[in-house]
Amino acid sequence: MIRLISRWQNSAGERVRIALNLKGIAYRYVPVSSLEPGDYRRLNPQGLLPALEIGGRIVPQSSAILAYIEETYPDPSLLPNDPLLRAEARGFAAHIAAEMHALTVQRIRHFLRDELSGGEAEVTRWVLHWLSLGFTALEETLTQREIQSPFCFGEHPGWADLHLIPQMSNARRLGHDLTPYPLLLAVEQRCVALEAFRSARPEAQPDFPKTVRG
Ligand SMILES: N[C@@H](CCC(=O)N[C@@H](CS)C(=O)NCC(=O)O)C(=O)O
Repeated sequence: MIRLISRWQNSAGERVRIALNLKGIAYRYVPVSSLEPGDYRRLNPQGLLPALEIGGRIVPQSSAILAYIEETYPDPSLLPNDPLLRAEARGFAAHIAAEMHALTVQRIRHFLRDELSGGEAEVTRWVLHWLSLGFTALEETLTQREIQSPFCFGEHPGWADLHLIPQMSNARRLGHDLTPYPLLLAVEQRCVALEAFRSARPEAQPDFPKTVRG
């Protein structure tokens, strides 16, 4: 069985959990905290979460994992049939992964704070700047769609949606107001009603800390 090494609060891992759930692929969730210290970096020299382990081999990076899943389990597809729409869905997702998440993730915030001596206000300004630019572009993209649909790029949730939902949770946690993005909020409302998204949430993971659980 394939193993997903992740952590409850690992939004790139949440993308993969949603994809596996949407496709109905059985997998074993391995919290990184269950590994011996140092073992994860030996398995995945990049050291970032998540990684997919298949037959003892490791695939790092959620984008590569998602592509592998889509290629090896094509049904149901996470991408639209039309090649142009498919490219648009990938472009939407790449904006989240590369232009929003990558610039605001914890290790970047900590580097700004600890290595560049950014104060709390500067770090918050950095984060909110990139999130605001990103979400504004995503909302505009949905506004401009030729055909409006319940999910980002169609009648079913897919590639774009599974990137969007964890990023919206991140944004809330980081203090970004999402009310200016009604179309994104509407997509989120539809997604979170689905079991594939619910069971991928941080609080549904076995390593979700009891103290946070309350
Ligand atoms: N581009 C990577 C991003 C991975 C990433 O930044 N993961 C963060 C958490 S979302 C991480 O591993 N942080 C260190 C940790 O959680 O220990 C991907 O898409 O997989």
